[in-house]
Amino acid sequence: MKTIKTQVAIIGAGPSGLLLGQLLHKQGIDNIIIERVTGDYVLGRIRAGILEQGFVDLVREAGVAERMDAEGHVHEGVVISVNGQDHRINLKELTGGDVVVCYGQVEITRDLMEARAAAGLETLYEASEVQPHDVKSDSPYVTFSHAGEEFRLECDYIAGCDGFHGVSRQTIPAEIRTEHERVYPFGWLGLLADTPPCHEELIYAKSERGFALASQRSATRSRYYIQVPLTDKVEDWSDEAFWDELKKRLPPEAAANMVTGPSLEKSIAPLRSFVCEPMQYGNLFLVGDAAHIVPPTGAKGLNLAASDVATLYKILTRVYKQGDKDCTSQYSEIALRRVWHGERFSWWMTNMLHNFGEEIGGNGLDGQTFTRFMESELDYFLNHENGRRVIAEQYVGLPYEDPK
Ligand code: RFL
Ligand code: PHB
Repeated sequence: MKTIKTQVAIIGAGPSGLLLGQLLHKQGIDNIIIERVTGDYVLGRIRAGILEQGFVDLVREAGVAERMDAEGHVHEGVVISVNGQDHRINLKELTGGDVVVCYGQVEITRDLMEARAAAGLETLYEASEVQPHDVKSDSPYVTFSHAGEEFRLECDYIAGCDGFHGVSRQTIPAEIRTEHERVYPFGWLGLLADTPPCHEELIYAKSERGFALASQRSATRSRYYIQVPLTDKVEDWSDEAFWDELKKRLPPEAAANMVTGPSLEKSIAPLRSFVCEPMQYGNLFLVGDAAHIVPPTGAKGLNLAASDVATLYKILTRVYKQGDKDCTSQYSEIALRRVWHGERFSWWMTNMLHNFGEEIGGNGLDGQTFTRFMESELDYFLNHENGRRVIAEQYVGLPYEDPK
């Protein structure tokens, strides 16, 4: 067994792990990342597209914003369409200046990977049997196999940035963990194509046929989603069938503007709300999807990962710069406060915009009554300025909280 040492061991080289690693490095804090798959595999995951201001600021603080600032598109508004009728939420006006930036998760991940490589920081890709140990002690370590060799990575702290299926969360004993979960009775079928977007801003569309989202990656690349039953398989959907269904769900003008083309990627994502409490155990901290999942309707997943990173990075900076070890105890409480706001918003948007049929998830209502409540909720929030402001403030992202 080969023993190596660092200050912070990071498990997972997704956006959470890479951003945390970069920010810690900027503060002179050593870190090593251990990743299960290859870098190319990580870059093959087509996911988020919308970044909150807080995320953008954090990427700038990490010194990796050059391409995002040049190529990302600022969106000052977003459209919510209900049965073909458009309601524009003017984010900038309603929030007093805040906007979101449209820049893909793949791009931000690539920028972070390149910056890490350029700084000569260590990332061990294709590691297997990754396992944290002694996380309650002052000398935790992680064991794993890499390139045919067994490793023991000794460290002060472990950041579990290993996504929903990672090992970090399972390291917290079951009797200490509380897991909250809602699995929705449908998924999103997504399609990526090299065609110009059908509208300059995102359109979240509720229709009798189900939800649809018109998103984008650039002036020449579109990303679209439609709600599908969980029983559907990607193979059931030809590109042509996807485009036909999408046009029926989007507002008529957007459908008329739609340029179709062959899919570059097509996949189905199930929708889930999930929170693990607490988000820390001894010297192990859970970050991002390792601790929480949201349905993509609010565009919050990656953004919540970023606020966890911001909190942990500030806490660890204080530990190493000021010797204030006690401040680590604040992590879970600060992170969870913001996580629950994002969870609530994503759950609410999902409830209002999807077609639930008869399945409403056990809050004691029949399907039709639930549908009526949600229609009325949308009607109220979209047709009153205060209602639109409530949506706008959460869509651009609530403020980050600093440790005390
Ligand atoms: P990731 O991206 O899952 O990365 C975790 C990494 O850990 C590795 N790993 C391990 N490494 C070592 N040992 C192990 N035992 C390991 N087990 C796993 C994995 O290989 C992986 O590389 O989690 P992270 O970094 O926390 O990032 C979270 C985001 O990826 C996620 O929240 C977003 O993609 C969610 N999301 C969206 N978020 C937004 O903020 N805005 C959006 O518009 C948005 N749209 C989306 C989304 C997610 C989607 N899907 C497919 C779930 C749209 C979709 C369709
Ligand atoms: C995306 O572009 O992939 C995207 C945008 C907004 C969402 C979800 C996904 O709410």
